[in-house]
Amino acid sequence: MTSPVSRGFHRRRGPAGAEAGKLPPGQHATTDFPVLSAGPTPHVPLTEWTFSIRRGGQALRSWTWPEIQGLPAETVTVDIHCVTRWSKLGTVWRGVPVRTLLDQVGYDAPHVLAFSDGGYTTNLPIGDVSDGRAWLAFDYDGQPLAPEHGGPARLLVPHLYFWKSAKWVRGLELLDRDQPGFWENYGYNNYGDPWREQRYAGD
Ligand SMILES: Nc1nc2c(c(=O)[nH]1)N[C@H]1C(S)=C(S)[C@@H](COP(=O)(O)O)O[C@H]1N2
Ligand SMILES: [Mo]
Repeated sequence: MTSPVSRGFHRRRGPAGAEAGKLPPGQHATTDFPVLSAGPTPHVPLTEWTFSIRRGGQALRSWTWPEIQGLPAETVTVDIHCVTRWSKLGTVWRGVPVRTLLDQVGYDAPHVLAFSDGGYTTNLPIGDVSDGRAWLAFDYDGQPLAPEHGGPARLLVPHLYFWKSAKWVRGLELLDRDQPGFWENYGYNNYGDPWREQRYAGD
């Protein structure tokens, strides 16, 4: 009997099974959790830690650690994609939606620059952090986020390459004009959509 499905249909183009359709182009799945840090891991005591939304360098609003912990948090299961070509599928995080924080400030800026202890920065359009697809994450896999992975808290923006998920994040600067962050200044793509393979400037 002739198969109703042509042979060509069975050719493997990239990953099969559970990974099918979940890996953006040029990515492979990993089960470990690589650490990628451009500098040393900062250690700030939680009693001194704050998260701020700033404009023109001035804090419009700051939250202490207990204040952040008192906000409604979400547990999310997401796939993360590093520009160095590893993806980790089904990672579980807990955090406060960035939208919740922005809503407490009121905002009208088109861009943000996330800033971190250690000086790391990364830029994002406001829509990508205000629409429920970005979190201030403080738990990973049911445990407090490890320092090397950005603890006590990091940005989690899984729909963009993982360099946009700033570790040790301490706030967002609201910007009228877009401003490249750390890796964007070194030639990484300004937006970084893994599904459009926007790895480097010009992609
Ligand atoms: N503050 C800070 N955040 C950062 C980085 C960094 O060097 N410093 N590296 C980015 C990059 S390139 C990636 S892939 C991820 C790595 O996160 P991980 O070390 O938890 O895997 O963090 C991103 N956030
Ligand atoms: Mo990365």
